[in-house]
Amino acid sequence: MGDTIFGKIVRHEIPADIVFENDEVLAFRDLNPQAPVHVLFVPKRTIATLNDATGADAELLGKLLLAAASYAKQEGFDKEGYRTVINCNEHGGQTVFHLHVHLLAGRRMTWPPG
Ligand code: IU
Repeated sequence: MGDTIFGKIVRHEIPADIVFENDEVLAFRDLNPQAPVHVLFVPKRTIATLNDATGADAELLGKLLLAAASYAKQEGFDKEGYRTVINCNEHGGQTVFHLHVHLLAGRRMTWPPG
């Protein structure tokens, strides 16, 4: 599985505005935010896309979502709400091939997404 810029961020080889870190998950602010709050939750172990996730990744994927929900609650976005997104491959709009959960908050989201 190829390394990406997110791998370099996870290893602290390049800087990022990190808001959360534990043994398995790193979260940092998106460089091109699409909402007042736009944070990316990244597993430290690389999974390229959601297509590549297997049963062995189930716990890690759960932890990724729970880290996002916990951060949203900590920052007080839980009551008004927020959006989590995982883009997959070209039609899903994925540009960095290290699976990540987008957390978008601080404004009312529209549906359907573009
Ligand atoms: P996507 O789901 O793969 O499209 O999301 C990639 C995101 O990573 C996108 O929102 C970019 O703005 C963001 N990003 C970043 O925060 N820092 C970077 O160095 C690069 C992309 I490259």
